[in-house]
Amino acid sequence: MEQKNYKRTTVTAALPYANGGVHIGHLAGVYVPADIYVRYLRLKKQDVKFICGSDEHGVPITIRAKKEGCTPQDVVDRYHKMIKDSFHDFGISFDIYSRTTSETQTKVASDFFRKLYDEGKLIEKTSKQYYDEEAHQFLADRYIMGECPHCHNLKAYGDQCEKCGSDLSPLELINPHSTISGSEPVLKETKNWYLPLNEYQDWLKKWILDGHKEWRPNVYGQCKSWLDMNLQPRAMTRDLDWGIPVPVDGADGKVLYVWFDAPIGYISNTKELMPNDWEKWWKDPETRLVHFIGKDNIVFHCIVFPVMLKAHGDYILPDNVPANEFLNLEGDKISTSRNWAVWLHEYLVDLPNKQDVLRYVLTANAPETKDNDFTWKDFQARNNNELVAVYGNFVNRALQLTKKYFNGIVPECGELLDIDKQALDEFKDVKKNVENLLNIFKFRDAQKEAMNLARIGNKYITDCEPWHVAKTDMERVKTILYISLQLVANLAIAFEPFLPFSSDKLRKMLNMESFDWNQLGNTDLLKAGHQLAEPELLFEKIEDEVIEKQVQKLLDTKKANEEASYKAKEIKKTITFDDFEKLDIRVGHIKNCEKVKKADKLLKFTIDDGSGKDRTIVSGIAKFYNPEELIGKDVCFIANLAPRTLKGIESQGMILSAENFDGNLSVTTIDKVVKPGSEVK
Ligand code: B3M
Ligand code: ZN
Repeated sequence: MEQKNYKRTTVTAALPYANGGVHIGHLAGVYVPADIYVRYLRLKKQDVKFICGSDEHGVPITIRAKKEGCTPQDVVDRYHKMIKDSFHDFGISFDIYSRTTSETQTKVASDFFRKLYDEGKLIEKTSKQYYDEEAHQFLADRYIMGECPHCHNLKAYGDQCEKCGSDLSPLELINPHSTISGSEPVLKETKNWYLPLNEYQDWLKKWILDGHKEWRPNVYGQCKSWLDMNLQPRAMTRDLDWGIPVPVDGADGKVLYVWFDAPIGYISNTKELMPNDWEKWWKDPETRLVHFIGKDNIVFHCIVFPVMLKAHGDYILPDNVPANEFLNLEGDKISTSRNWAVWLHEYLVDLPNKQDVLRYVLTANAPETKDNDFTWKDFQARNNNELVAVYGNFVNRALQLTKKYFNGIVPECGELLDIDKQALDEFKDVKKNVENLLNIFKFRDAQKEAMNLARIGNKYITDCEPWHVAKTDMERVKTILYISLQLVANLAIAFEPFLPFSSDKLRKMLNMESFDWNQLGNTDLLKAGHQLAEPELLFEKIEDEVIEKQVQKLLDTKKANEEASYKAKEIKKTITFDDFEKLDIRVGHIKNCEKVKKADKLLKFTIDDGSGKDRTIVSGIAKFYNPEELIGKDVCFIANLAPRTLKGIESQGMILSAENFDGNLSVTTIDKVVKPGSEVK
């Protein structure tokens, strides 16, 4: 497909909700690829703006505030700062990171709504919504709980049952109640304004299905399945007290729907960045608009927002929406509520100065075409075997040898041998190859391509063995190092969009002013006689204990979750007192305890049961106790259980133990001194 020549590119990254931190799933799906793309365009000296900010309205924020006993404003102030700082420290190079509670946003979003309203592009509809008569407010879906009509979970929400995963509407819930007051909500009529998506269905089909066949298959496919159904009008206002007030008479207590508000945040943040110049970034047909998002946001960016823009009439439409699939963590879905995530703000503290390692690993595993998995083992392996052993090693050898033999001055290049020409040849197309992949948003392959070049460089210097050649032929060493240094400089540029911290460090070591993507492929980037700076290690090995700490952190989370979600098993069928009396439970004193040979689960007990004769009991608790720990304890056992033979030993009864939710067993001991043989009742 022919690529139109644009004058400038507006790149947006999904606005994170300011009700929590940013985790590796967000980074891999949205912010790292967006940042790579923007850095690449900047290096090419293209006109680009990178726009983002916090999404600070919406129900999840009010819920968080209720939970924490503070105001929604407190919540967004806190998380906005945290998110903004962590993005900055991670090298995500936004031109602006603002917020949807800004004054500019209130004005831009209100004007946008007002224009659609005045031009009759919205429809007014009355519907019945649940209302809390005690709290005097309409209830957002998330504020209503009740029984799921499908799986009968009593704690289903008005929009979803988290137990069986069904999407619900509040009207489907059995016995609904308000989570604000606990009272039973009543249905009450309310008026809202809707965007008639149905009226744009044919236009959308043409625009996307015919006009954007180049979009990623996952994005195109999701749009197609939406457009194969009949689109319905969608409410753009909500009965809620947190958000931008609906700028229309008679709309008290109503705010703009958060998905109307948030994408306009892209526009208002651009305006905040360039108060006098913003319009061309959104209205000039020679501007290209690209949205980076996760797959759960596709419908809003490919259908709802474009319809808003089209209805408004002044705006350009997105040219591409490179949405990613999801990243899992150690085989499990990332979940904020279960704290199953690697949080950026924690990563930056736990692994200081390792931004590029995470960037590298997230791109290497980018969920571009399917869901993908992050594991700490893979993180360590990619760092140690790729960044350190290939790229870092090559750079280090080239720079150290230049320092050793030539005081860090780039030597003259002599006559080229075949091996030199071959290495230079492989770098000749680096620009084209990496560029072709970046242009179509294949970041993973693009980074792989750059890493392959580092492999070539590393192999070149290994094959040439300048440390041996130095003993006999210094002229030849000059050529080898001259070429190696050119390859290093090329790598520094090619990796800049992916590993900006390392490229910057390398740029300083190479004593280069700046990088220019258009120089890529040049094999005389560093002239003979150029003085290099002091070399340092580009990457460092990550030791096992660093990784083990992170894995342990996750295991702790898992354990805490299991504990929190544990519910006692259901009580068995009722029995009579007579049934109970059939059981003869006694106290026994453990005289001896030993392992049973060839049975790793079993322990053999010698019990004083008060009868004057020893009793033998075999019990399957060897995994949970060392035999010595149990000797001398008084425990409860069933004395009249029919004997059973285990591993050739007759077991006369059963020691009672309690089973914890995680399967751990604990024997039931007695907390006062009681004679062996005493009855337990
Ligand atoms: N805050 C949803 C999300 O984080 C939303 C994105 C808005 S982009 C305009 O999934
Ligand atoms: Zn359910």
